Amino acid sequence: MRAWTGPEIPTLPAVGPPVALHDTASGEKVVTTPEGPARLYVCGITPYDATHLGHANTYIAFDLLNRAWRTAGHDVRFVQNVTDVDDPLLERATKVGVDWVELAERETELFRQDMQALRVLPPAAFVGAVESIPLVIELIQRLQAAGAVYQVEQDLYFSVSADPAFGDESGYDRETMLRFFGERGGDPDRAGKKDPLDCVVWRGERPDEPAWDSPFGRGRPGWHIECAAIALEHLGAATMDVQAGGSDLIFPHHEMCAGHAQVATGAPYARAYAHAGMVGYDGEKMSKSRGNLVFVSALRNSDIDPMAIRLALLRHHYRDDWEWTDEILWSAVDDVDRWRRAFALGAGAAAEPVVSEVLSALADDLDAPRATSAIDRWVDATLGGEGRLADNSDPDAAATLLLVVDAALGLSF
Ligand code: 5CA
Ligand code: ZN
Repeated sequence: MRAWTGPEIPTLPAVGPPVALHDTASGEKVVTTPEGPARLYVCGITPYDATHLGHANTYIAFDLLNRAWRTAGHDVRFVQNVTDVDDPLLERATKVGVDWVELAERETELFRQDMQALRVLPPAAFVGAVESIPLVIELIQRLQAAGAVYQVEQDLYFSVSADPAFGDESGYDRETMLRFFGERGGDPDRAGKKDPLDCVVWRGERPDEPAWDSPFGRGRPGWHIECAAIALEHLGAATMDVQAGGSDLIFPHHEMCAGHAQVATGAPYARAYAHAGMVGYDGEKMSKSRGNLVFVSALRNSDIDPMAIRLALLRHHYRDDWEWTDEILWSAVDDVDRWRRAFALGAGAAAEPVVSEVLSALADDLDAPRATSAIDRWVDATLGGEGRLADNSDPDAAATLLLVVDAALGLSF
């Protein structure tokens, strides 16, 4: 499907350092070493409701990775899916009496507009589950050939025991896996499965559910196989550099995707797995099912500058769990105003040390709070008048920093 229109990325006067990232699988910070283009897969939305600040936080986090790689001189191949057929979407459509296709198209379009307003760089391939059904069928056939698929009534299941590396991505013990599997769309109690953790790859047709023809009978894809199939096809290599998403996708989603792909290709799915923390509101994780949501589009409709939304999110480290409050937003609105006033002066305190601080903060596990604090200090020094003193004033400071803030942090003023 169509992605959104991305901003032009300015060329920087400096090259950024190699990018280090916390890897969920090893539990360590690893330096990424892309060969050819840096390959990034960021799991996309399930489009049954508008983009909330939790989603935006996750997408902005990995937009920083995309930008840090580009700053370090890499080409980036970024792919994202849209889960445009799945249980939560079908349930919502039935509940509100809308056609599920219309609901998915409408919310996907709103997501595009939100991402564009927040200046998130678009993926090279933005791919729906429905349009990928032929890829899913092909991947299931590869898994069948490897003896990793079996049938329970009209459904096909993946045997997690087929992947010797199963469990390496999350590192969770079996009890934790069983709990999350039950809570996050799995069916540990279904009778007839070989292992309670085995997940569905093809769900046979049910009354009143959409279904497509396949060699396994009419039905629809399982959630995990959809991402594995899209990633393998559109990233152009068996092993990607980084598989990313929110921390609620560590298990089962990313473990199962890795399992499917690894059995099919015999190669590791990803060199690193990166996960963003959860944004909460009113004491709980912001989620569509709980309904405690702050929508990006609602803030935009009430004339909040998208750059203030982006800055409010960048003030938190992407791996932290944190709570959204109105104060966070209003303080970002004030900061944007201060930054704008400082940039408007043209000359200012010396830019060069700020540039290297921003680039090294972002290359060190995407430390946006450290990067934005460096800009704050420059803004304070510049508005305080220091920058206008003849002997230490940098006449091009604002122009230089505007380039860096744009290219590396995705903020434009
Ligand atoms: N379509 C699947 C992925 S294939 C999915 O999880 N969709 S989603 O719409 O539920 O979430 C989209 C992304 O936002 C995921 O990476 C998810 O981890 C992240 N996300 C969801 N809620 C929050 C939250 N409260 N805070 C941070 N990230 C969140
Ligand atoms: Zn996914």
